[in-house]
Amino acid sequence: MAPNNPRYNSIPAFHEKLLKSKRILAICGAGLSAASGLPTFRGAGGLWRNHEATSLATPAAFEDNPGLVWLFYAYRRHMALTAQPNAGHHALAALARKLPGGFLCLSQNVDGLHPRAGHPAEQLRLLHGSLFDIKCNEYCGWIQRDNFDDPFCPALAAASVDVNPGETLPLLDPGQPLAEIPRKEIPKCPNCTAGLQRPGVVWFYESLDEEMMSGVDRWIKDEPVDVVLVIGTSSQVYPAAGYAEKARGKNTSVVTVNLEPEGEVKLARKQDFVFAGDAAVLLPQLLEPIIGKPRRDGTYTP
Ligand code: BV8
Repeated sequence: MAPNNPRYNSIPAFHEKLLKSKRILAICGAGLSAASGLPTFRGAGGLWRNHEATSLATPAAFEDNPGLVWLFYAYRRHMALTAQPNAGHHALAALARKLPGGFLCLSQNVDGLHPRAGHPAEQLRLLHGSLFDIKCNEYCGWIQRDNFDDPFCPALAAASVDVNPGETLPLLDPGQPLAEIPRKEIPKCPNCTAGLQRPGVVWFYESLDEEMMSGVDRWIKDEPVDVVLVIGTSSQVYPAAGYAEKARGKNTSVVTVNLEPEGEVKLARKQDFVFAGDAAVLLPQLLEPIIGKPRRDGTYTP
């Protein structure tokens, strides 16, 4: 079936739209950080020691075995700390600096790479929290921001081990039994002393930050959104997956940037675009008319 927009993957056509645009919204997923070496949730990255990553990302899993869940997050903290923001993160940060009142970036990623790329905090919404925030599991309200301790605590040292390329980290080998981590070896909440400290991420069946969500809704409703960039996400998890259509107005172009766009071409409306490829390669090209060319290290002049 011919796409509704015959120029749905034409970068010059997208640049025409971009240069007429005043308000841009981005919705990012794990695919944006793939070029930084971090696994996505689909495919191989979806399994951690034979556990579905999504099954470990629940309050029930933490209640049942906080040590195992902490090892999962400690491993992801270590991976994220050893990763670097890529040209895609830098391009989005540069767009934010160029469009102070006209660009808002919503991210499902908890890896901390947007802030490390210098993305202005006031134009970034980390919908699902951060691996580097720590909070109380009893919801007493205590939260510690930007904790980059690696390992987070002695009991989690196994997750902060680096192996030579080609070698498998014992922690990742489901054949290797895991030493049980007793609850008492997980730091307690310093505020209520009842709860355990847990990763500051939003788990499935937990609500996102109400104030943040109403702020995003206000930004979307304030004025028409000209372009919505949907970057490296399978758009399966709500409410994040609902924002693109929420922001769509009659002249809005929804622009998919994905290594393997599934069905987006068929679903694309006449003003939409679909670009298949690596976000870290495509974003600098797509945003060049506004942000210019990157420096050799992939960053942009502030
Ligand atoms: C909630 C933090 C109220 C933790 C995460 C409506 C309908 C159906 C279900 C629901 C609904 N509303 C709520 C639900 C339930 C649930 C949900 O959405 N379930 C889904 C699975 C159906 N939502 C919730 O629970 C939310 N809370 O609604 O609270 C409530 C309360 C009680 C009961 C009901 C409701 C909370 C959701 C947040 C969960 N936390 N992360 C952690 O990270 O461990 S979600 C986590 O998974 C990520 O943050 C992300 O959101 C998601 C993974 O998705 P993606 O990032 O898109 O990654 P994925 O691997 O799937 O895709 C990668 C894509 O990139 C692919 O398309 C691939 O082709 C592409 N790609 C790969 N490489 C590249 C690339 N693209 C470009 N370049 C490349 N190089």
